[in-house]
Amino acid sequence: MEQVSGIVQQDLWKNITAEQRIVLPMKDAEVFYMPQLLQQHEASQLFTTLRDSLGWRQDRIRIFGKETAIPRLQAWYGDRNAVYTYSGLQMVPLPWTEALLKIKKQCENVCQCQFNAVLANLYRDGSDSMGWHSDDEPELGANPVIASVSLGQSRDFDFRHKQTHEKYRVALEHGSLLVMAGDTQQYWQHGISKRKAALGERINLTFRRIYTCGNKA
Ligand SMILES: O=C(O)CCC(=O)C(=O)O
Repeated sequence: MEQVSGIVQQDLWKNITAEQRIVLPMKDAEVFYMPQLLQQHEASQLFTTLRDSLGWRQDRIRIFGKETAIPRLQAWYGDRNAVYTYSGLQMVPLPWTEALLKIKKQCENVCQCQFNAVLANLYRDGSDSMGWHSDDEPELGANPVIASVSLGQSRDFDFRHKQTHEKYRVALEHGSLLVMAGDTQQYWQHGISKRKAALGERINLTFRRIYTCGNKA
């Protein structure tokens, strides 16, 4: 099962037991899944707090020269200088909230690294989605560690290998943590596709480290 290997993986795995996490059997990647980062009641409380308090907005991005509204709501929080740009959209961080700082710390304990920003996404129903992409913007540096917390409706998270087109799917459950590290962003894209079924709301938080001129290693 544990086909993935590497130095980063050793550090990532250090703080959690084999029973707490599942290493996804993907080549050219370091991905693990913890179904229960949070107890169900903690996850439900956090979902409500975030849905009711974050500065959700439906941004417009430019794809192939055409401006379009993203099919979900989003919010960007972080340290003051953690500015992030994707698809022509510059995200200036809102200041951390208490709830976000608490869950950030839990992710940092598991991953044994520091994050300085988080992208929050709110999927209102099955017609909200996230297109195929890699988290490979220059601000994220080489081989970024991305900690992804899911709350609310379980949704399928798909990986697609950039060269072989091999696919891998994992259902991201309420209170779970998915960690992507090592070469994952270099070799794989990921996304959440639309569903026709009536689905409930889902919040996803992806904690990241943004490197600016002052803090690039
Ligand atoms: O909602 C998700 O699980 C995916 C989020 C994602 O791909 C991203 O923030 O880059």
